[in-house]
Amino acid sequence: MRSLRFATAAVAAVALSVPLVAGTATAGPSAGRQAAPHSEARFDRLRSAAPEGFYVGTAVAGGGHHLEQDYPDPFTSDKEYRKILGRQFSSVSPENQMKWEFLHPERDRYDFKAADAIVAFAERHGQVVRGHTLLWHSQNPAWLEQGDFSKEELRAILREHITTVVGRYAGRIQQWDVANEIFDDRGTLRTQDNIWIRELGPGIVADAFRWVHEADPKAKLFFNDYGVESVNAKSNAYYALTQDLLAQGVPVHGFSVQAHLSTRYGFPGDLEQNLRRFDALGLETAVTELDVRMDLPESGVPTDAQQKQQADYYRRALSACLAVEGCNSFTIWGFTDKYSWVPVFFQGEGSATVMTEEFDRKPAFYALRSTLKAARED
Ligand code: 9MR
Repeated sequence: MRSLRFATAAVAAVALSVPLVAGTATAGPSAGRQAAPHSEARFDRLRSAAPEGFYVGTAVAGGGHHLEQDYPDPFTSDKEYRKILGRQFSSVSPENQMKWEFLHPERDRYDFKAADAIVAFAERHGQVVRGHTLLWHSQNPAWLEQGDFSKEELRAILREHITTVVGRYAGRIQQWDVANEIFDDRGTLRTQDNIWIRELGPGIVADAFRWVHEADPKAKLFFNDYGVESVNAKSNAYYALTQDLLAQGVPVHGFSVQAHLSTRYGFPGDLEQNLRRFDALGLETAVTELDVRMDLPESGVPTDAQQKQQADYYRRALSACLAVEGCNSFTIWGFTDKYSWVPVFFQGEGSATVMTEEFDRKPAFYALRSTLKAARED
């Protein structure tokens, strides 16, 4: 499969190499020579280094913790940020802009401005979009969490939200995180903090998938969670649930691991094995929110050894996904430390992304790029 994708992409690469050489005729050591199809210029970008059909994504910074920082909205205001976003990635995930509190601030009012702008940006840049998220215990508006609704009303509210939001972007979203973080770390359904499951029972999860599928039959519908990189109680719970839902004919298409990793802990070495068992059920798999945080030294600047370890985690997460046939979407949770959620949520930790606050590339960036290239040439 991947080699077939490569064949198509290689043709594009050769075609591109001619104008690249012409433009720099006297500039470099290769002046006057035909550039190799895999020249640095062509493969400078993560998205171009990737095998054909393999999407490299990032979260699009905005909303959530950004609202409390002393900078304007990153996506709409930071030109350098937007340039890199458009050039490097072939997939984007709104970090907060498609969550309930953002899209549906009042019961009878939706606000699509930010989400629309991201989808339009993606289309202009030939990017796909991962929609995030529809059924979650967090970042719900107060009117919903504190409202005094009957079961019938709540069910109607969820259905209407799904039909409205998914319907609006139908045909323009590649993958939806339909249900996010519905199990706790012991693999127990969140029957208390998830309003939908608490009030309407576990069956609401299947209904949500059905409603999303009705509203956008082309989108691939995912379960998404953190702490499910390994084979463990939580991922086992998803494994059992997805088997059950598939047997009932519920339109579940994918299982994704967020992969918020930390160098405090070892790399989840069974990630590939875990993805493979979901793949064997006929599901797509994806890595959706990768970052690798670390304890910062007093200087605030990671040591070479820390950078190397981080690069290794990024590389291994990508390699695990690349090794699994149905894992074709690999997303990092932001690409620059300038906007990372990590220092805001974990005191003393940071440097979790692949670029510094000044957009300088770290070893982790190069690790991703060379791993993509190698897979493409495989
Ligand atoms: O990155 C998001 C941050 O801006 C928000 O403040 C935070 C609030 O919960 O959510 C962050 O994104 C989360 C994602 O939606 C789901 N998986 C965990 C992510 C990191 O907390």
